[in-house]
Amino acid sequence: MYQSLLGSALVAAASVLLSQAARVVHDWDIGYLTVNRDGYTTRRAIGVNGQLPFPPVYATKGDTLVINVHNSLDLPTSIHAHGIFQKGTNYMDGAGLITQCGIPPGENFTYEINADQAGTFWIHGHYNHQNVDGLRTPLVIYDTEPAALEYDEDMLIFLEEWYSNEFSVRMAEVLNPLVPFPPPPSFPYGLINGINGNDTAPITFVPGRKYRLRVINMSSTEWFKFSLPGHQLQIIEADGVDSVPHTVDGLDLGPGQRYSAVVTAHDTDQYNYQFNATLYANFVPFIPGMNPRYYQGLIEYKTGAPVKTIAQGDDRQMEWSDDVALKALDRQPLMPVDKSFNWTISSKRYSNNITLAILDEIPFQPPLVPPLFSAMSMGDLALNDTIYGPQTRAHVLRLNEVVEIVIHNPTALDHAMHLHGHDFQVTEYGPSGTQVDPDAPPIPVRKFSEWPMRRDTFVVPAFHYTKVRFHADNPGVWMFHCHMDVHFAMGLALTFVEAPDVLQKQQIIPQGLFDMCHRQGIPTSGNGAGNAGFNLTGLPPIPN
Ligand SMILES: [Cu+2]
Repeated sequence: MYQSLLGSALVAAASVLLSQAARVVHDWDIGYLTVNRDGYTTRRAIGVNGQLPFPPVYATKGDTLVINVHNSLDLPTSIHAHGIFQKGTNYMDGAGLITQCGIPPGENFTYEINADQAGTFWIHGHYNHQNVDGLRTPLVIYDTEPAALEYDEDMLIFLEEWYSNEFSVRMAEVLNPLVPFPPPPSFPYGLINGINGNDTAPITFVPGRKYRLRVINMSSTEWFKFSLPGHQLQIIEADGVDSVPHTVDGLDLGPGQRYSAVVTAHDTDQYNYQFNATLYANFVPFIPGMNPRYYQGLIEYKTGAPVKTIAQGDDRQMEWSDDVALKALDRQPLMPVDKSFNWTISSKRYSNNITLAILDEIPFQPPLVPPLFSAMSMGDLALNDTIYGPQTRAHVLRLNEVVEIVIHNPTALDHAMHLHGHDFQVTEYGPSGTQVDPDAPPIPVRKFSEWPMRRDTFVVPAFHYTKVRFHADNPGVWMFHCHMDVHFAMGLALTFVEAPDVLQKQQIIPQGLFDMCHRQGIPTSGNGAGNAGFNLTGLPPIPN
């Protein structure tokens, strides 16, 4: 891609963009299929056009991505382009029961997504956690301008964990009042490029060439480390944001996170090498062979060449990707804060004996009216947090405010937080609460350097706080949630309602989105309960 662009280097970037802008059209029939992805279990999963994995989506900056979805499931569905800002098209964000009602079974809907950003993204189901059961694929948007480092070829490495049963089965156990919380952990297998991590096709390197590896963690719970011993990785992108090139030994990715790293192949094809992908979770018991799970594949310079095994050494001595060590390539300075939120992640056993998770006072639950429809229909009252219903955890923002979020996580669980429609400046990590292990080294405070890196999914490790800032420059209703689907389903989420006054003047929700609500009996106007004013009668009770 990069090379072909060099050929047109004399043409101004703008005209390249205009002349090449295309409509990239895909037809997706989303349905069930029976697959064995990990080599151990045959189970029902969710795929596209009878395939799992189904093909990644590729576009070029400036293109319009058109995905014609047909829903062959027996439940509603929706898809979300993770990391895409959807400026002016909040209604295409696909957040189920937030910006749209799901596409009913048997029906069609066309997503039109402006590929205004370049980088590494993914598209996944955003209704009923269908992503966990397979509805997820990479989205690569090529830039029309050269990257911070030259490279010859693009390569995609997408990582997933895969469970032996469906998400709904595991979630029913989590929410079962008769099962002690937490239920026994599950130990998923790791998939690389859609298949069992040990069966992955070799990565082919040609001596002297430079490769941009786009690595995506599409998991719903677990982390991945990725490295190529004997080769260094120069990070140039995280979550669709270009960074000043930064050399590391390996990439460490929480659920939803992505990196691009440039790797220079050795000058000779005398040896082949191994790459490592380690699936792990710090909050699940360490059991040899189950957590972590180690996967290895071949970096093939020449078929049949001897494999040069390089001992990776102590994991803790290696330099892994780290937000605060990165610098945004556009050198955006730290933004001054207009409004601050301070939230502490916790969980509570409620009177119904169900344990739910809390980001902001009470567990999140969607209201009766998807909040985008409330924001569009409630006039000036849309500026009032309370009209969306208490479980929506709606926070109304004014246009162009800079919002700081401090998330405290005094628990032994890690979390990966994602905000739709934006990226964050990641500004600080530090200690929170008291670590379980009294001998654990103290957690240091770590701050960004000159130009804080931005990304759309950040990690709040166990017993840490993380501080981030974002610019409320995108009128719409945007979910902020843990990207670990069990936590999300337990209520670890909230919504930002950004400049609803501007949104009402700027955007018109397509009729098809109203129709699909009405056919499911979901109201599309009024407050969170579908009523006028502040009358929220009809909303389900808040857990006690
Ligand atoms: Cu979480």
